[in-house]
Amino acid sequence: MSKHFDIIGDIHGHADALRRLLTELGYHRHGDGFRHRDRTVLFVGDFIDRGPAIADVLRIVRATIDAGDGLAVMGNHEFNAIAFHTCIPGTNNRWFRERSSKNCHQHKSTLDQLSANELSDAVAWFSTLPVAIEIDGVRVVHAAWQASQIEIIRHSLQTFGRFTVEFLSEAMRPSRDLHAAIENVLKGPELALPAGRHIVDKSGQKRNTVRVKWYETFTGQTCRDFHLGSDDVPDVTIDSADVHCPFGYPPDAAPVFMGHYWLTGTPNPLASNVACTDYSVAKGGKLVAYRWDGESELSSKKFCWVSS
Ligand SMILES: [Mn+2]
Repeated sequence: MSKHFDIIGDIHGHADALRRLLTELGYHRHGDGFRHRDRTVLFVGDFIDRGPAIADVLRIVRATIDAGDGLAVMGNHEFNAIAFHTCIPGTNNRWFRERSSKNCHQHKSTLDQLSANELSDAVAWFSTLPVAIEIDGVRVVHAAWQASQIEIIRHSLQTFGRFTVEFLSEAMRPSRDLHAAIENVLKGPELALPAGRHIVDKSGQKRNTVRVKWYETFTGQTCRDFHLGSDDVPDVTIDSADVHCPFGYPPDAAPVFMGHYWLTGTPNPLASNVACTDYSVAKGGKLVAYRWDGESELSSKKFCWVSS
């Protein structure tokens, strides 16, 4: 494969934006997928839920990958779908992801748009996706590159034979290291707000934890400074007793790309070797790519996008 990669952010069923972005990047149709003469596309996951053309997105992404023109990591929405559609052994009607009204609502557009066969085929494909990719000096992960956490997941995938019921039994128990590892890598580490403080997230839920800039150290930052995303976070001191995870990404480590954070505004690298390509296409924002050509210092000039 080439050393020229286009890293594309969370798509969430927006096939039209995906086709426009790939065309803008110089890719052309190749079967159901897209191909570029000398570039490879890297997808950060979160293909499903929310948008209007989920089956089309899966068809394009899978054909592009099958033809050797792309690679993808798993997003939290794909992991959730695996758990949502896997029955807990020994139970009649209980699933590894509880079918609560909140979880059904989050997954609704996928359930509405895909037939039963398409769904089971999609879930089987999700189970083949890696949680992290390192290739030719670049790293891709859905939410946070935390080497020790990625290693825990890789080890469990080997032990349990990928995303099997045995894997899910461990991963869905909050006391297990594997549970924390999945949370950290696919959803990103979160910081507890001081007692009595909360935010209201994009779906109107009250939360007492916030997503953070895991690639920075928290020393000297307030909760608002350290937050990554578009939530309105109180400007209060971080209590180090609330920090349960090592933070920071070495400035000399390989560049890492992620999605997940629903950023807004003009795309910019988050650090010299960290960039997010999720700019909220599913909320009227942009579908964003970063065009990477081997550079160790990322540049704002290398983002490319289409509006939703
Ligand atoms: Mn996500």
